[in-house]
Amino acid sequence: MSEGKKKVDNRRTIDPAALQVIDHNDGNGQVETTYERYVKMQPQCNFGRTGVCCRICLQGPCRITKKASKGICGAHGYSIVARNLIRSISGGTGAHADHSRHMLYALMEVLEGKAPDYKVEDSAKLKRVAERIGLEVEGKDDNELLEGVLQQAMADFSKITSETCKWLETTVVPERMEVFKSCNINPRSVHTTIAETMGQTHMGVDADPVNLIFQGLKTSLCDYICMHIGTDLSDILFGTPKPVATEANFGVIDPEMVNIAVHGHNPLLSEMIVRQAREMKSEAEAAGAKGVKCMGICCTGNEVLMRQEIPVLTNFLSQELPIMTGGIDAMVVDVQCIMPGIKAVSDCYHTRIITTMSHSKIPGSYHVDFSEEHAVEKAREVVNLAIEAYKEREEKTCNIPDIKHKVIAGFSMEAMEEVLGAINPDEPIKVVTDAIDSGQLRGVVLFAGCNNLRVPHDASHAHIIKEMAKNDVLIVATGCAAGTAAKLGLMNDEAVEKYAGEGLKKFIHSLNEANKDKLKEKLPLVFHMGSCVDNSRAYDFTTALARQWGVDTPKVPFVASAPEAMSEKAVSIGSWCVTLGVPTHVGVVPEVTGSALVDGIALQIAEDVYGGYFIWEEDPEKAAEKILAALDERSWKLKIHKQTAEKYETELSAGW
Ligand code: BF8
Ligand code: SF4
Repeated sequence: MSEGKKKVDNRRTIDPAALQVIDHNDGNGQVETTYERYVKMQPQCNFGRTGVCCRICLQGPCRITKKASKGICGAHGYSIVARNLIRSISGGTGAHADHSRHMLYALMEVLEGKAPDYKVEDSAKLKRVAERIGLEVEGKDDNELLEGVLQQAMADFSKITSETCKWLETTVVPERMEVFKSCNINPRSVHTTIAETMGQTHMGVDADPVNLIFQGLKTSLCDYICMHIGTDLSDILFGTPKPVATEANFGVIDPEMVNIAVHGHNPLLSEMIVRQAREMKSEAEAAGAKGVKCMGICCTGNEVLMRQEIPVLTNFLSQELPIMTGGIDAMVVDVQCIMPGIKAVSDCYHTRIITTMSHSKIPGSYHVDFSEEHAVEKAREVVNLAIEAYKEREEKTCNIPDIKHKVIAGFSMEAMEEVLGAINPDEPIKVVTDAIDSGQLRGVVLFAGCNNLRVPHDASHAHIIKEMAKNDVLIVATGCAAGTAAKLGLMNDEAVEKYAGEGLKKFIHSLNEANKDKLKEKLPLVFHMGSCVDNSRAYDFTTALARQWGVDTPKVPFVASAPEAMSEKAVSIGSWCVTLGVPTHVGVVPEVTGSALVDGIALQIAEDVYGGYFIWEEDPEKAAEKILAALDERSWKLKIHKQTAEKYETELSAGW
């Protein structure tokens, strides 16, 4: 049976809280959500699905078939697939650049005294970043350091000269830079490269699939650069995350509180809303509530979870459902991954959808025009709108699933080093490399990425996470993958006892023992490293492991997995993971299978050149096997290379 003919139903989730809301809606009302729209959308077009539909010029769409093996201009399927793919990488990079640039603007305003409600919260991080990018730090105050850091960040964003971007050069091992230079994919800057890619993929420019893909990889390195800038600047402005304890899933909605869901990606406003919500208790009490409670969706949620201990409400796919509990008074959105569908759902309830960014609006919603200059005032305006909505809430419509789980989060790289440092203060990362060398751990896996209705919601994440835990893999997570772990009770100490294999259990127990006077809570099964932008933290972990072993990253038993990838950002992140030497599992096959050549580059040629490669695997059981095999292959090779180097008293082999 072809993919388009498969039977689909609207219970495509394993989240019990989401299922309760869907079932209640089926019995009760007619609110349409993404789960129903997916059903209506079937069958989906296979030309688009496999990447062989070109709409780049106005003669299109050109679709590659047996009868028409080339586009009207003569473009082969491989050129069309490669162009579409790298435009997608460019879209993801553009979105991350948008986010990070906003952080940059905000800090520039802080420097100029135009954003009085913000200040540098983490001088130590500012100093560390300044030192890392090669600035002189001795005798300089925060403002001088900040100015230097921002100037360099601006250069990485937009310079047109050819010197290496600082956020790339200083965060990867030197061997990586050599590979980028030799393959001619060392980018000039983020904006320049996005523009190059759009130009190179215009009608009648580049038709060479390898050349196109390499440009795509160069673009993905820019995605990495601006994500790393975004993480660093957010830490400088709001503080570097430390371990926090809270809860996740719909049970965090408190019917006696004014409930505000913050949703999107950018922490600039959500941080302020969280702070103001705490201060506006009396206003909420005057309206008859006990106070104001904030909770997070998607990556804005991850940002305020990591730094402000704000509960997780849900992840991408189930974003419409909390409104249908009747308990959400306002859903405040900034940018990215916000379904326009939330507006129509909110029309059936008292919930106010509040957009906040001038370039991200939804018709018919409330709009609070956010500015750094008036951040507190704007945040108060948002909270007031929520309090007004609370007054209109009809208690009888509240139907909140009583499902929530304990969550331990807040594991920035600095926090990881602190935890590991309790065992080995001089070489914290050696605690992990020793555990891998001795076979106690099989490696490290990063779970990242979204949800996607092509596969049942949360199911692949949960299955593969449990398999990795059982097989003694140290697990870190970001984005909506972390959301799954939090919602389903995989991000706490109970999950360690329940799911970890003996080696992983021992490893985490020894960290708990060493940290017993430092940490309030025991360590979780899945270490939450932050939002999607914070995949930069996860890559810092890979780099740290590589440096500890003295090898290039393709030798490190570290695999990334995006079992439910959805967005263009996920495409760009996956691409830089591969370029930076990481085997990368994707559980939803991207739109490349229409060209065996492009598919082959992703699966095979990438490894020869960069050491990283893609693994497409939709079946979670098979995916777990393939991820473990990728880890084992690397551990085995590393061991052999080390033994050989010792035996012949030579350097460790540089190859992979
Ligand atoms: O940046 S994981 S659905 S929310 S894109 Fe979006 Fe995907 Fe979620 Fe965060 Ni990332
Ligand atoms: Fe068709 Fe070529 Fe135009 Fe693409 S660029 S739409 S393949 S004519």
